[in-house]
Amino acid sequence: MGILNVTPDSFSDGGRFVDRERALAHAHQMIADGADIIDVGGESTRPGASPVSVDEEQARVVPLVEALAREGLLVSVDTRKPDVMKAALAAGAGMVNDVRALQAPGAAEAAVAGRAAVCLMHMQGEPRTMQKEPHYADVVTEVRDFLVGRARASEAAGIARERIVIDPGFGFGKTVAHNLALLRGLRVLVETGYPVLAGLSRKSMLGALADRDVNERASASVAAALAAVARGAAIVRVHDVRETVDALKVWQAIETE
Ligand code: 7PJ
Repeated sequence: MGILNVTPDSFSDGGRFVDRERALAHAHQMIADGADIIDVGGESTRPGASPVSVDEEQARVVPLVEALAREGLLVSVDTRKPDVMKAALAAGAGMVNDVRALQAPGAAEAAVAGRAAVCLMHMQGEPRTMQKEPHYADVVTEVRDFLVGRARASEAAGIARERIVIDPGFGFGKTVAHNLALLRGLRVLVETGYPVLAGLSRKSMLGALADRDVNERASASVAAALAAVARGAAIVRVHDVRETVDALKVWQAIETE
């Protein structure tokens, strides 16, 4: 899954892709580099990011979703807002990627009506404050139980089991130690039977571990993506598609006899 940010304040693309043509070109490059899904997001969830109105978010994402879906690409929409989900699904998106795991009123209904696949992500707290003092007794078990609960609720709402992906939400209300525990214990999520998505690309835990600024985290991100796939992740959400795909090709050739 290649990340396409259309947020002027997104922390790692710095608004470079606000221009639609450039955003489309970037998506095409990610597909050429081996991405299977393009994840279009119009609202930054970074700690302290300013909120975006429904109208503004739709204006950012819908034209891109429409253009990419028209080309037959699988497009995911990274949003917490049911109205944005509806508009993106009507424009041809095939997947809803919701950091709130469809907890907003109307979100599950929007996904059901749009016959979407969904990615249900775990987050402790709210983006503005989530990194203040994250706390867990047992992070792996708590995240798993939350995600299984949300998956069951989604199924009860009418989303087919085979359309549900779960995601531990690296960096969303988690310390570096929590993130490492979740990555080490990713098998516990995989064993639920739901495909697992891992989003570690350029995140601050990698900055802490490798001592790199956000735009110098490609190698650290590739290492993290490989570690996630080695533990059973089905999808990795990444900025550096070419580097990640190269590494996965080598790794898979070695692992496959
Ligand atoms: C994630 C996401 C993630 C899913 C973001 C960033 C922050 N969606 N959206 N999983 N992260 N499913 O890319 O650093 O980890 S936004």
